[in-house]
Amino acid sequence: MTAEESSSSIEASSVNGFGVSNLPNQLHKIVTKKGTDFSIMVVGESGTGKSTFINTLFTTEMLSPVDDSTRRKKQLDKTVDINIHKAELEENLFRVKLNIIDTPGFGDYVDNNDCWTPIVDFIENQYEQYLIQEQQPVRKALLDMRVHACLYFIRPNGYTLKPLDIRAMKAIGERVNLIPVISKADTLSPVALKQFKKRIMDIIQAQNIQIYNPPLESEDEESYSKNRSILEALPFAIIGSDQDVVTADNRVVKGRKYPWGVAEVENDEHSDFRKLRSLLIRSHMLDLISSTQELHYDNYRSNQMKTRKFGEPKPRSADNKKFKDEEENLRKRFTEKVKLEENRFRQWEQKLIAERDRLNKDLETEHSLVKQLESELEAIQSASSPNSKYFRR
Ligand SMILES: Nc1nc2c(ncn2[C@@H]2O[C@H](COP(=O)(O)OP(=O)(O)O)[C@@H](O)[C@H]2O)c(=O)[nH]1
Ligand SMILES: [Mg+2]
Repeated sequence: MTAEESSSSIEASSVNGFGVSNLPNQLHKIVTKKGTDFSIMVVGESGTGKSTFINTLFTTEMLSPVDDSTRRKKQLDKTVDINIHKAELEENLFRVKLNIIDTPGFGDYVDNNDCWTPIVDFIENQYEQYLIQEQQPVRKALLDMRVHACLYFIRPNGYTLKPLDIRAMKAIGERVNLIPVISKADTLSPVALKQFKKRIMDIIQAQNIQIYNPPLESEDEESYSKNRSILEALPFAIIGSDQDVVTADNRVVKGRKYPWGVAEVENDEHSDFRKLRSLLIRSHMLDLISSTQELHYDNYRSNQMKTRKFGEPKPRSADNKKFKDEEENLRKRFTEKVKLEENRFRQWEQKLIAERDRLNKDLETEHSLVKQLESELEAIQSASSPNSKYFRR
């Protein structure tokens, strides 16, 4: 993995309330004492606006990146690998190390079967790394890159989910908190967007796709209704832009300017960006962390422990049935190819032999001709020689 990393920091005042006090006591202590890692992954076909979303997240009120120019330039490239962007959030004594993971050119190929495998592998590898560390007799601070939320970017075609989306979301949702996102909300009319959202939620239900379910319960009325509005906004329809534009009423905002007006990133009438950001880094960050630990990581660990003993390494992928089948197929294809080449070679060899025989025959004919000429020459020479009795004077 090539990790392209950038870091930035944030003033305590700009991130209000992670809701640390809502945590169960033990986790509360751990989190406040050591701070915590928090990783968000973005997945979706190329061109759906993942990189723009990351830029938007970093340039809206949340953070002011240190090395802005290089990071943005890099991000404009088509994603070809797994790139990690780092930032640090802080609230009083509570520190969050934020990792945002951009993913490979997903869905770019003619054959997109299993193109989510590298993503699923990445997610599982992070669980595996954590598991190995947990099993060490002496545990220092654990390195934790487990993915707490995976944002799946849906193309705003206004129609439906592609089979690729359904299969990828299924595979990802089984392993991690999956949050569906419709990108480029400004390209759909409000009515079309509403219908599109409903259709997507219907498909998610019908196909049994597991998505993150933000809990509603809360101590006060205000947070309850906030949580409710977040839940109802799913799948989040967002607008991404790190450009400042001026609205008709002269406000400078992050947004996209059109002849008919400005689509504002942080306007709840235009986009669910604020809701999504708030869910990720404020209201539900800790729920995402604890559900990752208690649901997804626990699932992974218990599944692994069914087939492995404590401390035993994960079986190599070559022992896996799917890989075995693939290997077998490859071997067959290789053997066929070799046979084909051997055949071609034999034919070519035969042709060469025939050609050699033909040339040899020609050579023989030439030889006998030369011999004949030589003997004729000899005869002529001996006839004309002064020693010849016919010419003796
Ligand atoms: N209209 C519109 N275009 C967007 C939005 N977000 C990104 N784009 C554009 O979509 C294109 C692809 O975006 P990019 O972030 O590179 O997509 P990625 O391949 O998923 O990383 C770029 O031209 C962006 O400017 C959005 O919210 N609305
Ligand atoms: Mg990109």
